[in-house]
Amino acid sequence: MDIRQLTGYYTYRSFLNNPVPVDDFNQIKFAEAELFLNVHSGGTITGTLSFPAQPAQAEKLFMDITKGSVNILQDQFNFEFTAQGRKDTEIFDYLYDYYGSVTHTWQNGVNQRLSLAGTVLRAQDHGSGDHLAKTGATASFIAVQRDFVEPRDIQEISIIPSALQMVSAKSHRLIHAVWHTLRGLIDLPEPNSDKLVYVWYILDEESKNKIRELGWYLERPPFTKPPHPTERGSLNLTNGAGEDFLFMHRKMITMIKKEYESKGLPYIHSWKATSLPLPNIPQFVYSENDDASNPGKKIFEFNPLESGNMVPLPPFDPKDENNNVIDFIKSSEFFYNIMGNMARIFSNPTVLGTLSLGALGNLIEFTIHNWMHMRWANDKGALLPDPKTGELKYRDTFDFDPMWSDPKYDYLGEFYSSHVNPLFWRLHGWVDDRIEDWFNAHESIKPGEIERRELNGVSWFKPGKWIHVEKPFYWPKDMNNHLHKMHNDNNEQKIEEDILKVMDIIKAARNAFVLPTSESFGASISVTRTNATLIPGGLMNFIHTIDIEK
Ligand SMILES: [Cu+2]
Repeated sequence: MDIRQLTGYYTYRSFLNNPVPVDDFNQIKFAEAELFLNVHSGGTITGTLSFPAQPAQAEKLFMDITKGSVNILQDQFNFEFTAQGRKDTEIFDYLYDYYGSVTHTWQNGVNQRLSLAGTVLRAQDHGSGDHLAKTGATASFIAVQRDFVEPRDIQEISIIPSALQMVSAKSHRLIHAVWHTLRGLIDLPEPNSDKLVYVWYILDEESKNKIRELGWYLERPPFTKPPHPTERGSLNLTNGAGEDFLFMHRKMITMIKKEYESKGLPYIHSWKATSLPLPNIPQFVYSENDDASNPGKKIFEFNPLESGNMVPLPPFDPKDENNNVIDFIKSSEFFYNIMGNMARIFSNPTVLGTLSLGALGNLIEFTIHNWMHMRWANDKGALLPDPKTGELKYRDTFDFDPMWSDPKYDYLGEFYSSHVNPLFWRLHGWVDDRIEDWFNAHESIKPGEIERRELNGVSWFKPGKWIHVEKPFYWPKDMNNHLHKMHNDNNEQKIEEDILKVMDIIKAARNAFVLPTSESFGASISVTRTNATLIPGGLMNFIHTIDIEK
């Protein structure tokens, strides 16, 4: 076990140490609360204990955890911490010490849940008069870890039903998947499943022509062709591939936004310009407000706009190299040293004023955008029960079974599902906002140099010095009309059939691909995968690394 697995929400219950049997457990109830722990890699614990214990309550009372730490002694995880009532609230004088350990995991246990057991000490008096609680009192506690709450399960954050129906439909999933798949990498079949190759560069001319007929030809690959199939190409900052990326996603945002507007509802907020959600934030954020009925006192109210951004835990499998990458991307170290800085660079007018729109899009897509997907992806969310066997499984790249159209399949880490997750729209809102930063940066250097235009229902820019593409590619033109009548079955079926044909071409090319013999010898610089089944979606799309062409 990794100590960081202790991070999360728990239902905490404490009991009076009364040796007399009782008919009703309420007679020995000391307290029930929601425990939130953040366990850092060094073993420090931060977090809160809050009342009432029910999640997502409109208002809560908080105790803050201080002096918390975990230590491991002969495989036994012991922890201690102090919790203190928040100042200017009803429980400001609460002060308790906790000491406990992680309970035993049975080898043959079924549906076991991580739980903590220990003892608590009241470290100072609180209350007064009849409500005086004397220092020194002790009780025993058990805290049972809860499941990670997916953003879609927080009512205020979830995508509205009509928009969810639209984006979780098979046709929409296929559009998003094929669009990205053609631009990215794919794993080879056994025994080379640890090797990744660019989809576009394993297709022969005939296949590409068929794809052109189906309307999905990739005019501008984001990467140059690598010298050897399993090596990485360089990011192409001049061909306008990044304009396609930005345009396609702005098109998607425009569509879903319209759905919200038609219902008179406010659209999903983007993540803030320069500060992405910080590490160690809870899934449920409470904001401090003045207590109207109690001058000088504070209350803490649920703030849905700031909630839902907790980073889900990594899979903790040190054997899989890609999981190590994911582990790193999810860490605070990564955020503070790399990702946060990158977010500021892409919001900086001095930088943006030097870039073409295509360069900006391509740089964002294969750095911070991919990292955002992987950082906030919940590995467990990639698993869905097979309707036939009930067994949990990952989606294979070419598995388009109806089970994967379940709106619950909203795993942020792959193209068939990511856009069904509410966070997708927050993170792509962030990406999209950079386009406006870019425009403003150029506007302040040379006003009027970049001209706006309306293009296929999207607010866009005229080709010129900084924009190279006349018609950015999003999806085949004739699909546009179909999409507006998404629920017309014939149209939807045609979209699906065409995309499935493209997918079949890709699958055939991948299965027929033969590695040049030189590949079987010596070193390869490709990203390797030691266990293909551990990464859902097969394509591993969101963790490319980049090199820029000279
Ligand atoms: Cu996308």
